Amino acid sequence: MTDYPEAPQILESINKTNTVLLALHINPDSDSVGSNLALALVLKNLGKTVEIYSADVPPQNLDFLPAYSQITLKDPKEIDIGKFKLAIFLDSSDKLRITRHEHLSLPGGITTVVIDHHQTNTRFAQINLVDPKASSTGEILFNLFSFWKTKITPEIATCLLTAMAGDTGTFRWATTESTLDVASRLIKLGAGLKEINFNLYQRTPLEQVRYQAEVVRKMKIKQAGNTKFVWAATSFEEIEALGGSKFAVGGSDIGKTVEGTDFTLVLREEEKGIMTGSFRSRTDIDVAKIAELFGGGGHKAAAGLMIRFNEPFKNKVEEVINKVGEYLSK
Ligand SMILES: [Mn+2]
Repeated sequence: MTDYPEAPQILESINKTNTVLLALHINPDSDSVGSNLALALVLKNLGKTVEIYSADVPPQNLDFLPAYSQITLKDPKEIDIGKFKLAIFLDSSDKLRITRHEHLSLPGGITTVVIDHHQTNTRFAQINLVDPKASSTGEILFNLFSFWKTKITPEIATCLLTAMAGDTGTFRWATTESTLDVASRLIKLGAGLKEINFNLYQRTPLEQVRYQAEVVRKMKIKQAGNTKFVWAATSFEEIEALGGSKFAVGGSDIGKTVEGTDFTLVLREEEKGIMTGSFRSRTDIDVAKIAELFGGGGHKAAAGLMIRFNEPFKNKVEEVINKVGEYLSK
């Protein structure tokens, strides 16, 4: 189990306050939702009031998690952050990951804490606990709660194991001995792995499966230097025709199964003028470094980007793919 030097300081800042602000990151995933709900339950057990905000609708298939309904769908940019004394941001590598707006300022009077496992974390808070060796923010929280000696109820255990399962594809990647050790402890504490797996992998809306099928249909392989990558791009109009951007999820995990390739990049025009991309690495290539070319980031094996643009989507896609190709050819 990992001890973190920031652990006492974070507990101290919690003890000094009554109300805590939590915020999911945009396009929240299982780690974001699971970690935030686990922390919210722990804070409630410590007698605190918690408010959880999300700029985007959290995935519906996570509605089995306790306290899921307590997430308020509102962009943190649109609330009075100044009324809080403490804000804790989980799983967000930079400040702009928690808002759909272009800017977000955090008032000076508030204590801010970041707990995250992204290598590319910008350490934008006053207290930053960043552990890139951890599989997920959920894994870090387990260590933190253990250090704090707070009770981990079966509900909290389920939230944490969901967070870990989400970021590791249920222990297929980013999984270390510590990851499995923590997972085993969580199961002993009452987390339901079977229920988690069912909800994570067998509740995909048909529209989302159809979106992924379209991504697969469009996949191309590009060779650059000694590297080969799979890519696909869907425009706003194509996404609308398939049911809308809330179903435009996934595809990159399928791309990374393609024999003879190094990584996958799936691009989508989420809104007019906003392109997001998700990278998944199949070999040892560090996709976070490629995402950084576009102001994105993430992990060696999984990373993302978001680009605002004015030109036609098709042209922007070409530019992005060419830039990736040039980078790899160097
Ligand atoms: Mn994560």
